[in-house]
Amino acid sequence: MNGPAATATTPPAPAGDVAARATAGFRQRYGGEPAGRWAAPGRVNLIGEHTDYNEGFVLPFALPLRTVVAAAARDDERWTVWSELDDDPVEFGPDEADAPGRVTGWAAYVAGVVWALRAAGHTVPGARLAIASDVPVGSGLSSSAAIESAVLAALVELGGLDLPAERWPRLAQRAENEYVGAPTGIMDQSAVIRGRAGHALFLDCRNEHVEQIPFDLDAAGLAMLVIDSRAPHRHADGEYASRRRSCEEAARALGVAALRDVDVADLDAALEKLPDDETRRRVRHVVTEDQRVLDTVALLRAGRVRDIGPLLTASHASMRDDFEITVPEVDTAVEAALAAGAYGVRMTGGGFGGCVLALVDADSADAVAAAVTTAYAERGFAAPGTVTALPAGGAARLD
Ligand code: GAF
Repeated sequence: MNGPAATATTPPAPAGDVAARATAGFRQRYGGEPAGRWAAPGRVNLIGEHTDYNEGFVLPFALPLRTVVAAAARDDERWTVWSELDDDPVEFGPDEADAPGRVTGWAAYVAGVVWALRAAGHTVPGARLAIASDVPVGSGLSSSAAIESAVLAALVELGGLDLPAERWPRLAQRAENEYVGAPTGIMDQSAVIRGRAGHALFLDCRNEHVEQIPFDLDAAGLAMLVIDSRAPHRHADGEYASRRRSCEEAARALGVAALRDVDVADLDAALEKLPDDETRRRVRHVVTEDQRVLDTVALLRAGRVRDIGPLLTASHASMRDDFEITVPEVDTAVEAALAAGAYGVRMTGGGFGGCVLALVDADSADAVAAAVTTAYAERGFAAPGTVTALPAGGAARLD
């Protein structure tokens, strides 16, 4: 995703490279060989934004970019973690792991997983871990969920823990919510753990029911262009939390468990019961977005991939006008890609920057990327990153 983007098709580094970096890091820091290597991908969300914590629907897919953890158990109850992001390893024991917030920075995602496992009653093996990643940090591709999930996969297997993968997303989400302190929903960890190559993951966030929806871009002659807006994440955490609070207050005002319970057919009546315009806009986004996910799934089930374009673009308009989570760089990328012939374009992820997805004809991906780059240059924005991506598989042991 890095570097100036005259063309769209800079391929991600082969997974072998990142795995080799994790192994090399392990050997150099700890000596000896890791017992194994576990990988988890980044993700994008095809559609369904800010619906997960409203117990609604999402449709993300895992990316071919991966975080790899090379790890081995140790005899004592301590965890040493080295990451490419930092020269020095971080070491912590049960006291720090059991006190949310004690370990900070990137290592908090690792300590959070140890905390969540221990809080769920598991005996977590002490371990040495070395982490390398191709998932860019701060681009909204869920680098945090990728670390959590790769570490979780490693610790579950090293400790022989009785914990089926269906239960991993909730655990990794607890690590992020309660140890790291970010009030996110269940989407990212689900995509990263349960994603399947060639499919988008249709997830009902109320009951975690999953359906793998075939999403064969190649067969349709299409490509998904992922555009890194390079917008700095301004106040993203506070804004995310405030959107979540508004939604929860609105659900209380409407007397429903969550906004998912407001049917799109009853939206106008629901909006009349709300106290102010801003709350009405927030609710309208969530309720219509849930419906757009269902409509997208219906089109994909019918094999009509190209026809999802207008739903993607409508989702973006709703995020821009009603949920108010877009920024000028993101809106510029969306407008430029649409003007260059994309079928549908939307920001993906929590908002205030991050990436934009453009559904394009495979043979026009470079032209659309170039049009976005030109529009950025005209407005004086830092050049966007662009890459095409196909849905990849979720967290797994590599060898
Ligand atoms: C972030 C969060 F982590 C997700 O849970 C989700 O709410 C998303 O923003 C918005 O759809 O990625």
